[in-house]
Amino acid sequence: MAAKKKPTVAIVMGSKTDWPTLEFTVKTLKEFGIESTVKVMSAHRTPHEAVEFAENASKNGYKVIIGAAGGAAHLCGVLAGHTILPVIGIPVKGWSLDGMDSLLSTVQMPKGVPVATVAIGKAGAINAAILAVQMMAIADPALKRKLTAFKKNMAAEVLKADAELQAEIAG
Ligand code: RP5
Repeated sequence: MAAKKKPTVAIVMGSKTDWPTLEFTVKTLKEFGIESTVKVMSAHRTPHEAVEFAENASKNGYKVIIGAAGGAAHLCGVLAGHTILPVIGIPVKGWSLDGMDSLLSTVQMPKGVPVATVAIGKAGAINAAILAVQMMAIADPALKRKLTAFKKNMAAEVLKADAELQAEIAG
């Protein structure tokens, strides 16, 4: 049996309640053959663990960190402050304000400490995975080929949907 590949992406979410969103990130990474580590760590409830994880992430073989949190979403900023790895932030739709609170507290980082913030919720969860793949593909020709095939498939699906719609309209 082939040995399991070492995870290159770390996914850190503020609460287990974020998992229904983050499942899409793990699934999308798997589609590209990328293994990830998934952790629950909070900037507010377990600040020491979050900092320690970020500080050791590069040494532990991760190439990208994907963070996700809702509400006063400080997690991605804290992670980004303690690593030189790229940090992608997913604003999770929280219990109020439709995720606008999460979006603004993830995206509005001060200069010098970027968090590459994606869309709120499911689309962002999927895009975070794709963006991580794109970052890693810079130095990985096999991943580059997978991304090219992914884009081609996506375009083919849209063209097919358009052809179906045209046929429906024409009766
Ligand atoms: C954030 O608070 C978490 O990322 C989660 O989105 C939100 C609510 O957490 P729970 O109260 O459900 O644990 O830190």
